[in-house]
Amino acid sequence: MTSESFNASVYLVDRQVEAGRGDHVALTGPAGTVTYAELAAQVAALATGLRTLGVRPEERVLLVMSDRPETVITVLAVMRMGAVAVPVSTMYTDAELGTLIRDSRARVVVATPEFEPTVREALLDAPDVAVLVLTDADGRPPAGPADPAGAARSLTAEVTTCRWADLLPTGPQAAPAYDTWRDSAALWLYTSGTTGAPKAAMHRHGAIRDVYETYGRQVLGIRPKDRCLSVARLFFAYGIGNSLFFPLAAGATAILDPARPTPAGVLASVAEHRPTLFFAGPTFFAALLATDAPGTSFQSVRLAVSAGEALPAEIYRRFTGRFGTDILDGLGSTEALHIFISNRPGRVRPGSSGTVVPGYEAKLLDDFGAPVKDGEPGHLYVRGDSVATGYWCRTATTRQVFQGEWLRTGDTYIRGEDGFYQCLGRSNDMIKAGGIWVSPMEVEGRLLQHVSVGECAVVAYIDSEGLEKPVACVVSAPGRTVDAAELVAFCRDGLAAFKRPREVLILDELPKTATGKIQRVVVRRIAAD
Ligand code: 3SK
Repeated sequence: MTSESFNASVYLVDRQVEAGRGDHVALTGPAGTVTYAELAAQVAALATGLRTLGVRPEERVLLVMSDRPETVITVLAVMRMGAVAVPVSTMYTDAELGTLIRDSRARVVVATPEFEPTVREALLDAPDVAVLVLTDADGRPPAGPADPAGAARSLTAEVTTCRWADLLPTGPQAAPAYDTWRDSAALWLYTSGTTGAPKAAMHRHGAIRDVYETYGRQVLGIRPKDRCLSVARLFFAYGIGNSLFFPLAAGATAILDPARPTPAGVLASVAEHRPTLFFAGPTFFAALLATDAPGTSFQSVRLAVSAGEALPAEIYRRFTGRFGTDILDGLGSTEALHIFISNRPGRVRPGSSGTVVPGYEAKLLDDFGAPVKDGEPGHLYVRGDSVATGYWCRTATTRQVFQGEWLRTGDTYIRGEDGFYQCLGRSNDMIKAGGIWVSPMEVEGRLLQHVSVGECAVVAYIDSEGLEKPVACVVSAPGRTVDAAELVAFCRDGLAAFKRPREVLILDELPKTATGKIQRVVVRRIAAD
């Protein structure tokens, strides 16, 4: 028995056209505007073009693409023809990218022109790839020999390259969608977690509808008149939900910008495109607070969302106080595909990740697997239909992380009696000072209450006796100077003495991952030096 016939691409696009929304704008932004009818036609055409190119259902197609309509069309076309879309970070070096391409065993790679040099280098070490598809640079064909007929040309002996636009057949050739099932593989997302080489979390077609039906519909209440703007890019789980799954499932509009997001660029985009939903992470909210943007800047936004890391209460208060826009902090993961614990519109608790999203269940267990009482810290596990089926070719890690129906998130949380969850940090970031657990989040929350602190990260430092001590790495707020001794005293005032940082290191910036998360492994190294 197979599962229900279901194709996420048909669900996201064709369903909107059938519902009479063909003329409604699906995608907009500096790289172009596309209606639902145009999107449906281009997705069907590209799906046919990919079949003609030799891509077969179940095969992976790897994307190295900036946020633009062609990227959304490619993801949807790959899913429509039953293949598996693998959008990967555009920040990888050629060596890192080569490793991922080899791991995925993709035969076709699609790229936007700004990444062509990196991709070409990566392909030298990725022997399974047969075809590189390139989108045009600002409407111009890719550099290289003219190819008026659109025929693929040879890149090396084994790899041919062709224009994305040449894969779109004109006329009525578009084939019907492949008969995928709800459980067919649709999307792989590479994640590094806190350590280790990236591994691909494998997601089903049905999971895309699941995240919309749970978080998208029941928490965000997204509707056709919404306009979504996400700082997180399409190649992240957070970004692909914000800019593709949720807006399209609701018949709303996604605002896509290929440029790397900066506070100035995003503020200009908000002013021009007037989003109603705005998605970012704590680091970006802090960066927006460091600008001189007027308090009216986010007037069009009915809800802002923060995820990626827990949002410190202080950043929440500063942002809502200055811009008057509420932020829903939530917890999601690549393995769960999107957010499964969240605050709710009109029911926000600053400093908390909120309550479990309908459709999910959560539990907190101690080191021995026994449930902890409310108010006590425990390792967070979650279950819900959107959870990935596992990691591609990583059996041992899959068995550790995907435990039956439960997903081990790797986070330590406390649940209050009222069902609100509070993040204490990643389970392996917790600090044991003088035999007592210290949450880096709690100390960071206190430090951020000081006017001179812009950003901070608290990590364990192992002293000469082999004991863990909290150390704070601090970046000053714009125009302020940090006094280390004053900050230690400030923490001693507001926290139990054992939690105070024993040392404060003042840095120009904190090391961050491509997603803007603080790289605690690197901060620990800085603190140890
Ligand atoms: O990166 C995260 O933590 C995240 C947040 C929300 C949705 C999805 C993800 C991966």
